Amino acid sequence: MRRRCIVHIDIDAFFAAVEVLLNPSLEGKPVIVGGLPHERGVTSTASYEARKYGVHSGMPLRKAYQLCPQGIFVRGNYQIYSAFSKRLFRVLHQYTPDVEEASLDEAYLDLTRCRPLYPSFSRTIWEIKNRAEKELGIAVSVGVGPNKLMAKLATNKAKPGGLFEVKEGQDGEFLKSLDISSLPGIGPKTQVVLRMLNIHKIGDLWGLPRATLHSLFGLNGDNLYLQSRGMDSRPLARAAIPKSVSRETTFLEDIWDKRLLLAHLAYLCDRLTLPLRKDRLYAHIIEVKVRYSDFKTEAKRRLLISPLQEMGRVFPIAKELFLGLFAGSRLSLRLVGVKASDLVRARPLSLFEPYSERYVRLGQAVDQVREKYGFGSLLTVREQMLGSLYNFERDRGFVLKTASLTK
Ligand code: TTP
Ligand code: MG
Repeated sequence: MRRRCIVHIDIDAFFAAVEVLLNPSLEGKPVIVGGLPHERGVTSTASYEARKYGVHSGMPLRKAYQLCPQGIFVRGNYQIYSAFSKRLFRVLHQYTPDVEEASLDEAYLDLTRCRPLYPSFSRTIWEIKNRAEKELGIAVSVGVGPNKLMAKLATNKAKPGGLFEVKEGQDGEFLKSLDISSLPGIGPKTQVVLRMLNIHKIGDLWGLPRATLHSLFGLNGDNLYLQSRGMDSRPLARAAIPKSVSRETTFLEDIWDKRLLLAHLAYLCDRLTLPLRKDRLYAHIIEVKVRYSDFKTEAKRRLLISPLQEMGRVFPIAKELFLGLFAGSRLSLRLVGVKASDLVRARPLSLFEPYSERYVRLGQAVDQVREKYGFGSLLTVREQMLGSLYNFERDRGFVLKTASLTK
């Protein structure tokens, strides 16, 4: 069987690193995140400088203070960390749809299938690391191996700030000298038993037959047997991708005015693409549906080679489909709808059309403003026509020229 290629990436001292980035005067200092020294509760994390004093995640704040009284204690801000987390995942999803967002600062990528796409594989791994660091302004560590277990162990070896690949044929050599506590299947109790048997390194475990491990630890023992040999067949756990996303409006009164119908369509496209961008989904199929005043319903769809999620690209397609249906109709419409389907998690870099990065950033900025101030805070000129119908709060809204959104 072909050796899988799993990449694991993990931000170094995540919460603490964000705090340093936001307040550069903390650079090089022992930063402890989670609360103030006198408060109850435990530390979330500590900078590598603070770790030298023995401070680590999940330690009571008072204890951390005893170990490192000169530490700089900060409460932390989850919302900000979460924004950084999203930025990391956005970069990773550009390399493959096979991404498992394992925790806020950690992900697995399965590059087995797309490896042939990249002429120099190791350069690509470095590029992923560099791009993530550039995007975040924080160091990340990267591990590469034939499965999730090995990739994560490789990351631990690479920390802080490095990249380590376990190459084919080197699995045993790599595992042999690691401490048994680095295996996820070994908790504190198991460790005590194994150390009593004078087993300290993963290589020491190889001497125990599977049956012995099973009789000592049950099913967990079987797991240990496999893990100690670097075997792990777990697939990547990926968030489910919806089949389709759609938005439609049934009008209070049938409409015949083409301009007004296109304004509705623009609004629906805008509403449709917002969750796509939020969930980092790209659509291969755009479909428009109309229902005439006599209830006859028709739809037209377009299959796209390069999937998309941007309002400014979806609307012109939807408009063309719509006009193909509606042009020449003598009947007015009672409903118009738009649907995105055949959704994928990423638009592979190699298939990128020449497309303005500035434009993508404009879209992101619009989404952010709307998230904060409400959808109606930014409207295209077209959507403005609908102001009274959709009850937008237009008074405090800015108006975006359609041209800037649809170019
Ligand atoms: P980790 O990746 O485990 O730790 P880290 O990023 O701080 O340090 P490193 O990876 O370099 O060893 O966890 C990521 C973040 O999750 C961490 O910054 C804070 C948070 N966290 C907690 O809040 N409580 C915990 O017990 C742990 C382990 C992490
Ligand atoms: Mg981390």
